[in-house]
Amino acid sequence: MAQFKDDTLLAVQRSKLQPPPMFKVMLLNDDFTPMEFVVLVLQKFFAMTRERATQVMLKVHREGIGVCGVFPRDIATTKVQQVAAFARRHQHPLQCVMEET
Ligand code: TYC
Repeated sequence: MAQFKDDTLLAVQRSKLQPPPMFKVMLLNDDFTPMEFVVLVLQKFFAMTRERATQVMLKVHREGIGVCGVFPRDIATTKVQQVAAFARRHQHPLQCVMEET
């Protein structure tokens, strides 16, 4: 309750809204996509510095999968589609997937 000078009482209305669901966008390792191309993808579509992009690429290369970012559904969907289209255009098998956090 909030009490004002004139003794008005107002019940504090707690938000009934849930935060939007969030999605991890992840790259999968493969044996064919060049490392340099993956670094370029991470810079171009995930706004990473070259240093950060190289770290993430190497993590995916060593561990098989790695997170590029966490986004609301629409943005995550767009990133996955952009990476797929870019990889296809350059004839690389790079796979990008999303998963709810
Ligand atoms: N494993 C690839 C290579 O050795 C590099 C690579 C890294 C591919 C990350 C995909 O998501 C990937 N050329």
